[in-house]
Amino acid sequence: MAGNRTFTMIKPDAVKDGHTGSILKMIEAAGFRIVALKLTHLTSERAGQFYEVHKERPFYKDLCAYMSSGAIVAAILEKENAVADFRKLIGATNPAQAEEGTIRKLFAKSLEANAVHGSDSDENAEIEGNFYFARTDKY
Ligand code: DGI
Repeated sequence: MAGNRTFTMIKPDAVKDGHTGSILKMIEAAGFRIVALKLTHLTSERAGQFYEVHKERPFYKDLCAYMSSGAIVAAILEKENAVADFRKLIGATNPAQAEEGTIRKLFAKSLEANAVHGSDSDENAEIEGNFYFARTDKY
């Protein structure tokens, strides 16, 4: 059922500011079922692995430092058309361009501290979910 799943992280600022509950509520209200859920903390090295596709980008070092600066919440979500529907729910990468009512519009502080991650393909959803969760952790 890979096509029906996506992966998300609630990023450090949003967790620190106490938005975890509100964000999970929006996710469930939009019809996603939480299949796996974990509060955890990335080291800078693990953040580097997660964002390896961006390693040549100028913001890579800052991104790794930011993503390891505090607790994050990782989750696997299930819904028909999960990847595309979730990208719609979170809004544009840059919150200045995110539509009203999206999670990033409501909770992002900046381009970097943009509240949530959402996988950009079925293949990456599978890889990213496996980065955090063993098969036995998924329901
Ligand atoms: O898939 P997205 O998270 O929407 O966006 P992405 O895969 O292009 O980038 C991953 C994250 O890296 C993004 O959520 C925020 C950060 N980022 C992207 N572009 C920039 C950036 N951070 C900085 N500081 N500057 C950027 O240009």
